[in-house]
Amino acid sequence: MIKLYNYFRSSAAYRVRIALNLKSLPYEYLPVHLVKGEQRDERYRTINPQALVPTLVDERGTISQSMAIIEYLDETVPDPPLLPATPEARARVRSIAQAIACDIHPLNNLRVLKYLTGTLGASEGAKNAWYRHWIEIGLAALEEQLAADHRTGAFCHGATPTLADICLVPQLANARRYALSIDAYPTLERIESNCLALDAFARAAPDRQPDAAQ
Ligand SMILES: N[C@@H](CCC(=O)N[C@@H](CS)C(=O)NCC(=O)O)C(=O)O
Repeated sequence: MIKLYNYFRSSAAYRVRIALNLKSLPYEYLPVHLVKGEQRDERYRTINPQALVPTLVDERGTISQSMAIIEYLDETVPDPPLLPATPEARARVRSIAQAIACDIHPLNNLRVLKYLTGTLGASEGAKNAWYRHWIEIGLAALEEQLAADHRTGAFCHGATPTLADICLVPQLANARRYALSIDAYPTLERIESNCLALDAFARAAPDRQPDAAQ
């Protein structure tokens, strides 16, 4: 049985939950309460020295980093594929996914926000402005990229969900959590609603996780 160290509000863990559901892989949900700081406990740091979730553990070993985990799942359980068949299409999907996972999400991570308000003394207002700024410029660029490309379909790439959608949906959930309007991104919103109509995405949502009430 796969074990996934998880937190309901973690968008990186949310990506992995979606991938596991798309692959119909059952897993054990091991909550790590990020706001209480459990990711920094010695016990968890022996599993993931980066003190971040998610971490996946299976019979082959322990893997950190959501993108590495998802590509691992895709290679070990190829059906349904989360990356398209041709190199150019795979590059497109990875470029959308990485625009989120590398350029938007890390700037808004809990430890970054805590550093802003703690070590650098930024106000709550300044922290929220920072959060919104990086999401807004990232999503605006993605909207432009996706709206202009004929390869965009019901999903970010064509008619089936890929790694790009797996990254997009949690990022939009984060945006909403900080009361950001996503009306300015109609293509992203349309793709999100197609994703959320699928059970694999819907079941992975933060409010449906076992630690959501804690
Ligand atoms: N690049 C990593 C990012 C992981 C990450 O930043 N996880 C966040 C939750 S979304 C976390 O554990 N934050 C804890 C903290 O900031 O202390 C991945 O994709 O797995």
